[in-house]
Amino acid sequence: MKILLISTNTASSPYPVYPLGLSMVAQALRERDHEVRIFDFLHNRRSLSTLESVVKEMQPEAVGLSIRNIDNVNLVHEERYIEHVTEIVQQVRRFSKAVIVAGGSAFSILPEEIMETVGADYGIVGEGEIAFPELLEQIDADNAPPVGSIIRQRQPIDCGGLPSAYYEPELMRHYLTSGSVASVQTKRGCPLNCVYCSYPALEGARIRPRPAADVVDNIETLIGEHGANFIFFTDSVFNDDQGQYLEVLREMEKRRVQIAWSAFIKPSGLTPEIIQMMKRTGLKAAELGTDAACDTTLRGQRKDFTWQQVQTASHNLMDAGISTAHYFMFGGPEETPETVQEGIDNILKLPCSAAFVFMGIRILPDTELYEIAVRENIIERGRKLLEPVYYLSPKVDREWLEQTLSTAFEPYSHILFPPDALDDKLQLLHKLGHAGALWDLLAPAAGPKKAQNS
Ligand code: B12
Ligand code: SF4
Repeated sequence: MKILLISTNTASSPYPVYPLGLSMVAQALRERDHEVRIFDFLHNRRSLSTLESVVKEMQPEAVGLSIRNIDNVNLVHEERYIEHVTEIVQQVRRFSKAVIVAGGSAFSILPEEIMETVGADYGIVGEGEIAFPELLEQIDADNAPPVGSIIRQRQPIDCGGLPSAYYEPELMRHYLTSGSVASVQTKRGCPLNCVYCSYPALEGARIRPRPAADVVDNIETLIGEHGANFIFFTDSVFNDDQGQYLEVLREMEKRRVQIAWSAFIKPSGLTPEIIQMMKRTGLKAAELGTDAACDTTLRGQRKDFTWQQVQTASHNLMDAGISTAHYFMFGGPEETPETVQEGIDNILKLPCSAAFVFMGIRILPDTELYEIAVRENIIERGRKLLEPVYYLSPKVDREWLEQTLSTAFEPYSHILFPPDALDDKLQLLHKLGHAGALWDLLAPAAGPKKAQNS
């Protein structure tokens, strides 16, 4: 079949990201001898007329839409991304009779609502490598489910046999020269249960590692064929408790593969020895999903580590010379005016290169936060969630919280509230040829702004 895969993502903060999920689906389709073409909406400057030309020229029989983000999860400066997906669908329909299938992480979180809003023919929740080719076969054989069906990947895929992503050369070149870094997935799944998090619902609770050799093959290809010099491991959490990540690091060491890399890293278990091993393979910047800033709110968010462990990890990373960023969300379960103050004091004492501070937590379905929000009458059960709704602890007032966070962090250039405060500078640095999140460049030294200026 002739299949056009469209990456509908238009977000470019903190940097534009290569459509990795779409590329994995593309490879699965190529391996089944489909003719596949990728159209990246962002790379094509969001041009509906370029899309028109591509659709007219290719005359696809099926169109796959990859829908990555619903919104930017930033209550202070909201951005929404689904409206333009509807425009893309309408434009495809104007010039083609192709069957339109939606998928991707955003779609998988809110399938019914997004399906209704964008008007696709079918939707696939979760991994697309098996379910999408299967649906195409059914369409081809005239025994597809009724139009409007939402299909769920029956069982989590065994990542041992997963095809690698298809890193499309021209698209990779574009991303790597537009401020992005190369992306590699080493495993799927997260067994933890943080209160707000949709990752386990998206990828399942069981860790499913890709063979370390395949992962390092990807890294070698990205370096050798695409000229990548920085990699982000896209796993929900890189340093899993089972230690699968150590296999990847060992394989990198064995093959002497060294490249600057970053990942979402969990504060627990970050001993100086582990950090040294990470550093030997190229760890450059650690992004810590710390999420809450004191023990009460860490417990409220069901994190499986303590503030003491956060401090130890931060010190160990900084001692090893690794740039470190923490992400925090104020206003979650158990937040009170007292925990806000304790959290601010804790953050100010933390050694780190950068801290990104969010206010409120986006409520997503299939999470414990959703249930808490229903219990606390913040939302009614069954409420639509495409229109963003944020959880704010009933014990803190929104205006007070925003004012308190702004006042507390304003003097510090390395603590960003709201978290997108440096976006304009980032765009400029990307234009000048710098790649990645760049928080280590933007906030080089912890401390009050005045002290840095003097
Ligand atoms: C890694 C990551 C990042 C990294 C990306 C680094 C990089 N170089 O790639 C960074 C930190 C930069 C980042 C930033 C952001 N992220 Co992010 N990120 C993730 C994460 C953990 C993994 C994404 C990934 O690459 N997965 C690997 C690929 C292989 O999986 P996949 O894309 O889901 O694809 C599979 C399926 O979805 C499906 N599929 C995909 N496309 C298609 C198409 C069709 C037709 C079909 C049938 C199937 C299909 O099949 C694929 C293979 O199985 C996810 C959470 C998660 N676990 O999914 C959040 C996630 C995607 N991010 C999210 C958000 C919100 C953001 C930001 C907007 C946050 C912000 N305010 O800055 C930005 C946007 C960045 C951008 N430019 O788009 C949300 C999106 C949903 C939402 N709430 O809107 C997620 C789901 C997290 C969450 N639960 O909130 N992110
Ligand atoms: S926040 Fe991170 S550690 Fe917690 S459940 Fe989600 S992916 Fe797992």
